[in-house]
Amino acid sequence: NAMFSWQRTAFHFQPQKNWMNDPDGPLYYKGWYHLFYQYNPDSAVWGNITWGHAVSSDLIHWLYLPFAMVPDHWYDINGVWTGSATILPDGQIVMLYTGSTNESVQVQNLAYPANLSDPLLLNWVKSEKNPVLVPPPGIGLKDFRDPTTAWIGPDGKWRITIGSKVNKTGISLVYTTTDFISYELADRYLHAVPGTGMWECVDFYPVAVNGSNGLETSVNGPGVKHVLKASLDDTKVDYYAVGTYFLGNDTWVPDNPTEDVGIGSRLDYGRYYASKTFYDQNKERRILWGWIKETDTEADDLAKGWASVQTIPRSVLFDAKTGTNVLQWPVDEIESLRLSSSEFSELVVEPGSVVPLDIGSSTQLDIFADFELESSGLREAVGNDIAGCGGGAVDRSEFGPFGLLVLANDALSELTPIYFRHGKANTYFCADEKRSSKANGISKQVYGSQIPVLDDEKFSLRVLVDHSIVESFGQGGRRAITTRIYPTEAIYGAARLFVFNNATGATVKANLKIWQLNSAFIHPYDPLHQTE
Ligand code: DQQ
Repeated sequence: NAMFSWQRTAFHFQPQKNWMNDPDGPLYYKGWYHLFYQYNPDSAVWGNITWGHAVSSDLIHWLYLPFAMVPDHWYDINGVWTGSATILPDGQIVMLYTGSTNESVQVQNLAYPANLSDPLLLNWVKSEKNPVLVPPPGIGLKDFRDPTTAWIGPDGKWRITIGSKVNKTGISLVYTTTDFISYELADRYLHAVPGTGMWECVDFYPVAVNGSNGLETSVNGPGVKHVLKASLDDTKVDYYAVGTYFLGNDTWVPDNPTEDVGIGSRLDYGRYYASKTFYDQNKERRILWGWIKETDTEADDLAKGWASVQTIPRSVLFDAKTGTNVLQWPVDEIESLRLSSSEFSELVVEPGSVVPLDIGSSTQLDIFADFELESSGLREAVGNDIAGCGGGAVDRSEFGPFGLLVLANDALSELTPIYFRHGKANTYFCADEKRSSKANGISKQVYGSQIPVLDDEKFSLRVLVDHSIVESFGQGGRRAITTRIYPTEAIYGAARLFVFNNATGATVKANLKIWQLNSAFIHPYDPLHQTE
């Protein structure tokens, strides 16, 4: 549908048509990164959930492959739902996924590649032993889904964890297994948080306290912390916390109980859900995928014939400087898309002003910017404190907001501010969708959160702009905000980029480096003549 063609992204992963949701079973195998995803082959709304499949050699340029798994057995006939891959030490690949049965009961199933010598892993076999797990006593038949990647303990047993709830308490069940066919339920939950409701798409992985590499999922010991992430079904938000995993009883304890899973930090403060990591043994890093859902109407999605996008894969590390959060950063391979660049140094932006950046086309960008307030003394704000992101970028205070206007038209009547607000006690990192589109029926929000800005640091951000998706990273990735927007005028050659300073009491000095990004030209893997 040409009417909506500018909303297609150029370098984010999205299927050629129809509906997509959660990323599934990501892994690296024999030179290829594999992404599976929840997919409806028949329509641009959720249903008939099948595993779509794509491969890439660099996490950026993807090739569509035939479906990996379709709903074709009683134990998954209502949907081949979300799951995770485990690569065993002998090279076997185990895929565990949730099936919605003929009676809509949630069970866990096992699948494996038909041919391990095929780097594309085209064909998948579902185990004759399926389902390998059914909801245990006390767990709702529809509250048992999304098994994690397995990790192995010193006792030689594999563990997985599966999200659920008991009343309004979100929980994560632990199972041990040696063969991935028979399982034993652990006595204790990995973790539970009252009031958080159903936990979907639990993710659980180690991070190094110091160091720049990701860790394989089974790594534990001194210098290792564990991240627990849950996708909260009630609010559709991905929350995580950093803590300690106790191998002795398979429990996890957050470093800071007041910042527990579901009540503390979000992985992304924007439009983002059902994320999943995997360990990339090729480059010794942990990579995070997340699903960006539409914020237009279902009718619009049906009219345009597709729905949803995946984020650019992000590497995840523990932030040793703050000790409280992870750092998310677009994978380095995104740099392969870079074309020409522009630089602006010590740009002075007076209070209440907007400065255009003459960079030509502004729909596909990789932007690095840092900002300083007029005098360092102003870092200790003296005025009234600010309340979060306020009502958006129009909401002025003494030391903010200041930042970028992306996907803006010349008239500044359509634009998306990505900005900081600095106050007495805190700095906030925000994105404001309120003026992002003149189209009707779109949900537009002001997103953001408090962000740690250390004494020796400038305010810094990185923004990836891709037509209708803006992924923003504050302070080296301490906070991430993804916006899903639908510009109607700030499209193609009419899209512009500006720096703005809406503070009442401070001049801002900005440094920027901006790259134009090429398209990733995602297409079917040709030798297959895939007709999908
Ligand atoms: N999506 C899947 C479920 C999961 C949910 C179904 C999260 O397995 O809980 O499409 O978005």
